[in-house]
Amino acid sequence: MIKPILGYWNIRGLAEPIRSLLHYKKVDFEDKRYVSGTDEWSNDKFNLEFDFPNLPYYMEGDVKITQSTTIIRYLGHKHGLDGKDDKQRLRVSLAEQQIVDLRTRLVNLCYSKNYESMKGNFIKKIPDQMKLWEKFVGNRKFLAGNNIAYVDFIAYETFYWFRLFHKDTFYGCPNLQIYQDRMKNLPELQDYLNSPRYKKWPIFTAVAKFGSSGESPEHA
Ligand SMILES: N[C@@H](CCC(=O)N[C@@H](CS)C(=O)NCC(=O)O)C(=O)O
Repeated sequence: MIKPILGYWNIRGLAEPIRSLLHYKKVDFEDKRYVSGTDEWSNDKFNLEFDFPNLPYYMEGDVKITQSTTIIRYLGHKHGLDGKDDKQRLRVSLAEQQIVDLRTRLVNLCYSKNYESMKGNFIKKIPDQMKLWEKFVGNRKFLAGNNIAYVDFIAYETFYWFRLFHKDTFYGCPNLQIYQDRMKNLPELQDYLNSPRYKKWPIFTAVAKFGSSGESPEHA
């Protein structure tokens, strides 16, 4: 059995949902973390036989893939975490696209040179976004229904970032709070969350205006 390798920068970023899913499924994998500011990644980038070299990447024997959503979809399918029936699969697919959009908006803000001037307006729009998720989750245990799916790991991480960025993100959203707590307290994740391999921070690379330097805000 070949040990899979997940390659990424030494940040949470786009890889953390994949790391969490792998730990949740107790997969023995190498969590390869490239150090930015060194040649480590540029030396590897075009020598690992990816169709589209990028970070994160995932290698498992002949399977060599990039694109974080492709990786987590692949693992979701492989480990039976992609919805139990057509109805659940539709919710997984919808939630995946929607949460990636939401995450991308926060990433774009945090990497923008206009971060300070755009931040206030961005925060004003958070409640409208969260109300939609509050209703979508409802009283379900997970986004698709009663079964956890790969999209839950992306959603957990995205909400985690939002709450670091803006502590009142879940204001008026009790279902989301319950959902987030359920994810955080998954018994299968506790070994990872309490191990030195788990990093609370940083969430983004050094050039980001938020999420990269200093100490992690404590309110997530
Ligand atoms: N859409 C891609 C985005 C990948 C991406 O932008 N990767 C950034 C870090 S988040 C990177 O530094 N890639 C390495 C490179 O471009 O060489 C994904 O979801 O994986």
